[in-house]
Amino acid sequence: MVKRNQDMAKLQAGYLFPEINRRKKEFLEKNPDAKIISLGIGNTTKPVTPHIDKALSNAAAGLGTKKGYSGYGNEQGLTELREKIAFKIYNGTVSRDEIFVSDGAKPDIGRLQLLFGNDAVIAVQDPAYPVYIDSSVMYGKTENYNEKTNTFGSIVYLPCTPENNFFPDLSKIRKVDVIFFCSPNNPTGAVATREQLQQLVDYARKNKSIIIFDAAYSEYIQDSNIPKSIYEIDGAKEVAIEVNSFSKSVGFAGVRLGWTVVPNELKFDNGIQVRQDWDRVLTTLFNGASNISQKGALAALDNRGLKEMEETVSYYMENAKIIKATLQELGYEAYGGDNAPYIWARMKTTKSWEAFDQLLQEANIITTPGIGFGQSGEYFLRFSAFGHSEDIKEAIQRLKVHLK
Ligand code: PL4
Repeated sequence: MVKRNQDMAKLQAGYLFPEINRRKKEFLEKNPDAKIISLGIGNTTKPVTPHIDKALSNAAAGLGTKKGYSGYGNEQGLTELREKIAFKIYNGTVSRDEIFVSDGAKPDIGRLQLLFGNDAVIAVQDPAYPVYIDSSVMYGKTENYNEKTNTFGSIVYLPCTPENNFFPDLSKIRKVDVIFFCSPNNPTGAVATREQLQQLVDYARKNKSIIIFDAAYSEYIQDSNIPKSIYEIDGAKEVAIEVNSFSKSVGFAGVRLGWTVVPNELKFDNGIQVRQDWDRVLTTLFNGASNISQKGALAALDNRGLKEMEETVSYYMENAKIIKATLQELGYEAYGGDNAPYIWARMKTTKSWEAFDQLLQEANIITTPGIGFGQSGEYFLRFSAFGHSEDIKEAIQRLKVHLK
């Protein structure tokens, strides 16, 4: 028999989202007539808008013709799409060659781990999207306290709670190699200000760290003073990689398309460009994003597509607004929801899995328990705004009855 990868054995529990689905399934087996409303997993529900959908259909139909057929493409993505992302999303502040089109932010977060050695110390916000920690553990990082070395392994938690305005005191953080930072944040819905992001970049420059900036929800930012990209911050190109996605902005969660920016200025301590290694990782382990998805993304970034993107975002943000207002009316502390599609609510003295089960049993509403995102998430629930508006309205009526 083959020995199990011991890094897999170190993972603390099952992945959060399948566990939520497992509990939902178990509940439905016992209550087959229940009409469940999901405010749980951040999964898009609104159909792809017409202009973007047409581009996808045309690309798919074209594959059945000699003229429209294409096989493998460049691993880095269509040149035209890289260029369009550079200009439409980054106003030309990053170049086409620094953009790598992918099959989504999550797969890129996993692959990025290959850039760093096993001894790299990782910092994550607490609470955080679980992929940062779980992928770090899979790649050999340790979470547990080590009595022999008196260290807490190679993962450093940065509590981000209402008490510190969801931003860590970086002056108290020891030197780390890689910092995962997500704004707009999943799960708290908090956004980092320009000043806070400048502090983060300054920390990384001083400590020679690399920031992996997850901007998957950047299109949800409504406040024009909040940066949508880390590259709006002075010095960021020397220290930051940015991952982004079309999943939430145009509903490509199932279509699959994202990108990662690795600036030319970003180097390892031996002077080698990080970009060079990233290119090597992709050309070896990835065969390029779907040609159909890339045609859809090209349409999403032209004028009509960008307008449709705005409509999609507004639709979910309207949901976010009413969920947050309802929770606050009911006397709950609720955060986020203004520049992000998530609302982070403190369930007073009820622990998060208990609050999750209570809402499922009594109101038939699925949420995400805060503890699933880290210790600082205990006593919180995350409410996702990615539902049909009629379901959100129904959910709100149920919350008013059951969440007192
Ligand atoms: C459920 C901060 C959702 N099975 O779709 P991608 O791969 O381009 O982006 C995934 C992603 C990346 N970064 C952040 C995210 O929040 C997400 C998606 N997160 C959620 O409910 O937290 C979907 C989760 C999915 C998963 O595991 O990602």
